[in-house]
Amino acid sequence: MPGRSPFLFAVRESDHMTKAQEYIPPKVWKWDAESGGKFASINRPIAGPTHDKALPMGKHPLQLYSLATPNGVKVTVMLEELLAAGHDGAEYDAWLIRISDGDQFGSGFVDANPNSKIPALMDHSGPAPVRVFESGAILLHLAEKFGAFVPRDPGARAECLSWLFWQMGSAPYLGGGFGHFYAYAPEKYEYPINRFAMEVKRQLDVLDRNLANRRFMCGDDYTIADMAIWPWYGALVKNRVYEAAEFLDTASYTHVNRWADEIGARAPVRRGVMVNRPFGAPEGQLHERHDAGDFDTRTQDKLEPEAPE
Ligand SMILES: N[C@@H](CCC(=O)N[C@@H](CS)C(=O)NCC(=O)O)C(=O)O
Repeated sequence: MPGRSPFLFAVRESDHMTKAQEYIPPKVWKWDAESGGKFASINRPIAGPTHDKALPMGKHPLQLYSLATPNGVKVTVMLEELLAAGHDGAEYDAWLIRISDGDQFGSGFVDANPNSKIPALMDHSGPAPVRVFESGAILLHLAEKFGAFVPRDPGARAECLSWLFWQMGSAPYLGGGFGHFYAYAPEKYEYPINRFAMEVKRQLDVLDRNLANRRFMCGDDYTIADMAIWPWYGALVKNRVYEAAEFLDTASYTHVNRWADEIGARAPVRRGVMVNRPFGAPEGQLHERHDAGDFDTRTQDKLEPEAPE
C-alpha cells in the first residue's frame, strides 16, 4: 500500500488485536481528556508555571527541591555520601516537592527547573545563585565542586560519564516505558509491556555483564555512575519499584543483585533514601532535611497537626 507504513499495516493484521490497536489517531492531537492512568492528573501538554509560589530558602548554600523517587534519591544519596566523606560544604536543606499536588508547577520551582520535574538544586555558594536541573547534571555539578566520586584520570572519567549518561538515556525505558505500562496504565496492554520488558531485560543484562568483572560500575571505585543507576535498577531487582521482580526474573541477574545489596547497605545511602520521602513506612520517612540531626528528630514530627476541616 503506497505511503503507508508496513509496520502499521502488520499491527492491524495481527492476531493479537487489543483495544489500543483499534485506536485511529485523529489528524491533530487534542488535549481533551485525562488518560486515566496513575499520575494522569499532573500530565499536561504545556510547560510553564500554573501558579505563583516562591521556593523556601534554608540556611545552607545548597538548597535541594525534591521528592524521594529514584531520580530524587540519586542526589540525596550523593549529598549524604559527600558529608560522610568529610565534605562539610555539602550540608544542605532538602525541601519536599509533592509532585502529585502540582508543586513542580509553582513559579519558583519553574525558575529552578523549566522542565518542572524533581530534583532541582539551587547552589548559592558563589557570587550569583546557580540553578542545576536534571539529576545527572546535579550529580556531576556536585562531583566537580567537591572533587569526589568522579575519577580525575581522563580514561576513567570517560568510563564514569559514559555509565552516568547510559542511565539518563536508559531509565526512561524502565520508568516511562515498562513501569508505566506494567504498573500505572489504566489497562494492561500486551504490546507495550512486551516491548519494554524486552528492553529492560536487555538493560539488566548489560549491567550484569559489566558487574560480573567489576565491584562497581566503573571498577573498584564507587562513583556517581553507581549513584545514578542504583536507585532505578537496584530498586527494580530488589522489588522496590513496580512489583515486577518475578515478572522480569530479576533474581537471575546475580551480579546486579550483589552490587545492589552492597550499595544498599552503605550508611549514607540508607540516610539518602529517607530524605524527602513522604510515603512508605513512617520510620523510613524524612520529609525535609535541614541538618544531620533531622534523621533522629524527624522534621515532620515537629509540624503542628493539621486543623480538622
Ligand atoms: N531526566 C530527569 C527526570 C526527572 C523526573 O522525571 N522527575 C519526575 C519524578 S521521578 C517528576 O518530577 N515528575 C513530575 C511531572 O512529570 O510532573 C532527571 O533525571 O532529573
